[in-house]
Amino acid sequence: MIPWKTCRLCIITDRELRRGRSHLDSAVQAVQGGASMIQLRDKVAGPRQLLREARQIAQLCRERGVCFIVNDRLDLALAADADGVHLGQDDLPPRNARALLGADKILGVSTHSIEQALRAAEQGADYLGIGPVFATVTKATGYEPVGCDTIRQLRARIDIPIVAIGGIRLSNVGEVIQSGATGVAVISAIVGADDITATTRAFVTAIQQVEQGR
Ligand code: 3NM
Repeated sequence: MIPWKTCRLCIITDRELRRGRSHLDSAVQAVQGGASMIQLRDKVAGPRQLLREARQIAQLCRERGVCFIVNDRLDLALAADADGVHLGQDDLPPRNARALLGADKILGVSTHSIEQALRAAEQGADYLGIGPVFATVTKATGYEPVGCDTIRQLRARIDIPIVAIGGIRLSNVGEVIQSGATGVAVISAIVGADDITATTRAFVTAIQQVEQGR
């Protein structure tokens, strides 16, 4: 089993920001740069197209020992034999998702407050997304930025991995990890970059520097 509980850097392959690259291209480049988790996120492509792409990314990730998660689509996560699924507050409730997924697949849940996070953990989430930590234009979340203080408070109350998301860049990733996040999930700063591999590497290095200083 891939050591996803210490996942430091999740790259989310986003349709809107891909600059001509396929989901697989972005995933290949992110894995080359040292990403520890890839999440496939596409709210537009049809299920057959997405399943094809999910299967290709699943194979890449298996070969490279990287965790692969599908956003929203539990059906596609299962059909592609991904490592797990990531659900939002309006998707299936964690308990129902768990019943369909089985015990061995990973269930991540997006949360936007301490209350939502505690509830998701109670209902069987394996890891929590918390965000947006900072302002982001990538997704209209409808929530105000939660800031690093929320990460600190959450870290004090739960043991499961916390993956911080929203507006995370090279300039603030250190502060986010210092606050107690297990890892970060990034879209625009990496998949929107000219060189995904080099940018991923720079994030990995920045995160390692904080860990070494702990
Ligand atoms: N979910 P970027 S913020 C997909 O708060 C997503 O749950 C969020 O993109 C949440 O790294 C977000 O470009 C967008 O800011 C993250």
